[in-house]
Amino acid sequence: NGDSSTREGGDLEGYDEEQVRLMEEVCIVLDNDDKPIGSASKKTCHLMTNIDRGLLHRAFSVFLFDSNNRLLLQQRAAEKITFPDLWTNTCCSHPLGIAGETGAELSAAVEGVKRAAQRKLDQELGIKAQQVPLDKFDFLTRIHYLAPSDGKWGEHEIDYILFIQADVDVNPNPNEVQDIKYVTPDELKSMFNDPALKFTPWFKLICNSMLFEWWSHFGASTFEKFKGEKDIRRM
Ligand code: DMA
Ligand code: MN
Repeated sequence: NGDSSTREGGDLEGYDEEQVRLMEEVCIVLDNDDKPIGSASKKTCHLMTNIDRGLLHRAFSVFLFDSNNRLLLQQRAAEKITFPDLWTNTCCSHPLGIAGETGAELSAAVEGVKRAAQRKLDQELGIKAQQVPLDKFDFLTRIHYLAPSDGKWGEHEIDYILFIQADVDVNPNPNEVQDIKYVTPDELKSMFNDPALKFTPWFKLICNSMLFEWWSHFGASTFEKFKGEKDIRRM
């Protein structure tokens, strides 16, 4: 009957049931300046056919460091529909079109992604909210990027970068995360030289641009200048 839900009915066949269910989450659709202009399902937002037509949504990337300034990495589960099995930063996902996670002004949007980050740190890694209170997150900047996954699926996001320093108890959800690892900057650089290890495109973009500089200042007063950037970095 031409209804898009009917037409797209086969897109999720053969994938993990829980990950298929999560494709019904409601993402925040944006214009190029990060202004919310509507909403669409996670599935709709991640189909390359829609991305190729310009569909853009809001996301966040958490970088969690322990008190020794080591970064917590995760390896995505094989069950993930987009970018399975790849190593990446601590936690990534989307603020949803639900109370507390939306926002048009930058300050409200930042509060929204912090709440979404707290929600997903628990769902993916079993890190409880008390160990990652909202006021401990630092918002750095926004990154606008596009990255195909496997031809059918991909990402096109404005990604809010959040740093947090916290010693946490980690209990990974195997449907989301197959491995975790704490690394120093040198250990991460040597992981990049191991051909057996594959990384997500957004993590590589961030590593190849600002990550090591941000990391070297994190915890020092010189980190202040990297916080709350108003410009969107286009990558
Ligand atoms: C999406 O991450 C967000 C970014 C920054 C790529 P994801 O695929 O891990 O989202 P989710 O965990 O919600 O599936
Ligand atoms: Mn996304």
